Amino acid sequence: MSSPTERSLVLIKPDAVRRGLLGEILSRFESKGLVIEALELRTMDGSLADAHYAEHVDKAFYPPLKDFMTSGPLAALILSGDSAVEVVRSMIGATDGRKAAAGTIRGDLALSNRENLVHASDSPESAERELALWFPKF
Ligand code: FUP
Repeated sequence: MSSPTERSLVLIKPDAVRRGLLGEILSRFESKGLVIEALELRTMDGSLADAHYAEHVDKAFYPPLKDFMTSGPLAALILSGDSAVEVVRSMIGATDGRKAAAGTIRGDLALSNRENLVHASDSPESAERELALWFPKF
């Protein structure tokens, strides 16, 4: 039985753009059958970082995370498809690239707990909140 089409907010982070991995990461999502509904290269400013990471702003790791996320252009995407939120999360792997399983984007391409290439909404509720922040017109 298939689930209804969902949308996820995905960020291909500044480390991926700097490392020339944008094409490879987009290709994995396209090959899976997910649909790119929107795609924009933009640089996150401090206030968007604070809103996007509202649950993390008081944590010790947040200041360097904010510096990293605002350090250069990233690709913001809306990906859609059957169970897109869960499917994209399983494709990106665990947060820490050193521990993420081989075969996942972070597991294959990242070696850091901070510079881990991709953000993706972790629930349909988070997706709604994040899509409103990044793509208010959609
Ligand atoms: P994830 O949902 O996998 O992106 O992970 P979290 O929401 O837990 O964390 C958000 C981002 O904070 C991570 F992508 C990287 C960063 N982070 C750190 O820099 N240090 C940590 O110890 C944990 C997370």
